[in-house]
Amino acid sequence: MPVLRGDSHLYEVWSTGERARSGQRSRVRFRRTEEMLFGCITLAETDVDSDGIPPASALEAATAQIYGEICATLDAEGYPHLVRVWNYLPDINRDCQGTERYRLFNAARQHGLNAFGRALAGSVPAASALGAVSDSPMVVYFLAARTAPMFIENPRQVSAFHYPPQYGSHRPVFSRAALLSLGDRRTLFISGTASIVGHESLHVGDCAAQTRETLANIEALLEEANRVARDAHFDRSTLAYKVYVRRLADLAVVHHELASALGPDAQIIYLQADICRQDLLVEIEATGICPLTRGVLTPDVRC
Ligand code: 3EB
Repeated sequence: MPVLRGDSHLYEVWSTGERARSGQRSRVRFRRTEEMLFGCITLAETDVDSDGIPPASALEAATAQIYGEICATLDAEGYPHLVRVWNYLPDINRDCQGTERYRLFNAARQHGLNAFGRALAGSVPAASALGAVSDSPMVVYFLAARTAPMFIENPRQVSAFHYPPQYGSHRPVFSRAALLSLGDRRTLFISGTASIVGHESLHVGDCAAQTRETLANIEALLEEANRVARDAHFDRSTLAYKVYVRRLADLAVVHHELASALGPDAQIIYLQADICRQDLLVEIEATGICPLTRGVLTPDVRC
């Protein structure tokens, strides 16, 4: 997806002091340490084994295959706990025979996880789901662990896995945040967060107000994480952010709101992407490092 602001050749590097090894199983490429596994899988809808499946379901077939291969890899390698998932699918808002593609994705994600005995509510990974450029393959990145993380919900929002049926026949399977404790390290993964209160999109058409509401949601999640973690203290000034903006024309407004809330030195990547509800103009995800400890797994942005 297009990088907005700064250098367009951007790499996100996740580093750790632990020894890491590379591997591959089916389409999943990964690198793992003793405790964690970071993986990536790419699959074009045109490449999916869709014998006898009508074209309307190519996205569902691809999604189910991707989630199946991820779960099979994690089971085989012994990292059963999905902590954080990034889903990128082309034309996320496009209609496909009367249903939005994001909703087809939700149905197939449920089926894929269910087939491998994973929970569909409660202990489910933090996630983001964004549009990718038309005709690009589906790409899913994920982080898994041997140890179960704690999953955190936002008191201001209905859990996505409990959304009412107006958002689709199958609910989105993700938690609002995941908190991973390894030794004396605490890492907080905040899911893609938008201007949703309860289950409704707020400030339709007003990107500045959507940005402020999103920041209020992130603040509520930080408060909840600090309450649950007890021994860690996360703060908005120590998060690394990734911001997805639907319309290029809104970039200046989003940047202005974030600069005034987070200061000029905040670590923020801006990307252009469609967001999974038509009325949402901005979505923000973040990763928190506990400032009291050293050697924390943290993303580092390099140009
Ligand atoms: C929302 O809160 C906005 O389907 O995995 C955010 C993060 C959203 C993850 C997903 C969707 C997902 O419902 C959309």
